[in-house]
Amino acid sequence: MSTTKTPEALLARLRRGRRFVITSHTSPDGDSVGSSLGLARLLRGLGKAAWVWFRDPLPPVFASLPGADRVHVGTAVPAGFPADFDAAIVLECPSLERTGLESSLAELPVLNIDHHLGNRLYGEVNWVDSAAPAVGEMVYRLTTELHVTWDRDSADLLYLALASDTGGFRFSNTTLAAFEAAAAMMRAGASPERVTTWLYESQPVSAVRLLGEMLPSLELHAAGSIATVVLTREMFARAGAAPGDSEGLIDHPRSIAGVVATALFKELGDGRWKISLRSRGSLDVERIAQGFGGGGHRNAAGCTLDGPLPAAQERIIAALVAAREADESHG
Ligand SMILES: [Mn+2]
Repeated sequence: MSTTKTPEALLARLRRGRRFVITSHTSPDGDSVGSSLGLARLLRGLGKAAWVWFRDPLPPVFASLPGADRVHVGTAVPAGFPADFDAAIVLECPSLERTGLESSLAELPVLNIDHHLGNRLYGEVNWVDSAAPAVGEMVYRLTTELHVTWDRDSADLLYLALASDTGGFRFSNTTLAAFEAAAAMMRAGASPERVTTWLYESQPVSAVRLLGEMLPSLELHAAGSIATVVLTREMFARAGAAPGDSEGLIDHPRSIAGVVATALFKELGDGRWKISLRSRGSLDVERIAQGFGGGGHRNAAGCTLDGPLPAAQERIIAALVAAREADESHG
């Protein structure tokens, strides 16, 4: 769990390479988007070419980020791929498959930068630091080693990555390193107010309407310690919501007094359900997600299950109750 130093092999690759493709996981979140756009900007500042390529579109709230309009989206390879690129930088992905672009990316040397404990070390160079509060914080340390000059936009993008993964500096990964990186980003011109606007005050109205659809589904279990909510495709349709509009909705049931774990069941169609799990403190939802073929972090994880919904709920709630009991008995 200790903080690892940036590998020399990674620095050498970045110094030597001239053209990079940067990618992250499907359904990109604040850390993956902020880190990718921020790193691309910083590499360009070193005179290199850097393209951000995601399989999925950015969530609507991130549409106005600097560089968001230049992101290459989809499974079709960008122009000149792979011949015109020296390496693929993969951020925040425990496995190459999490990119959704694995068959293409395998054609380039892969530089793997991540903070997930179970990272499979699939890169030619691997830098995995499970103590890092966000990949954005790792990118900050990396660029310090590369003597990059920061501009206001890159500082804002990396601050966004950090603020997003720490839940606005509230979660258990809000470490001294997180605040030290945040201070450095502010010195480089980051504006917490601007980032807050992007993160929390740029919702399309459909996302707020979707919240309204979700709240009546709230149920409490295990003496009020576990909260579950549901988002069906019908609710998305009624709210006029896009897939990315459910981002962050799981934080609402988590705000209830006494709730230590939350599960959001989102209907995928084809009878399957995507389950997002959140927890407090030492209650480990990553292990639950892994038990169902998913993954994540200790306090934020996810998996996919077959329906029908009541059966999927029963399995997840039973696992959460067991995890909570195990957690309590360990004090
Ligand atoms: Mn992250």
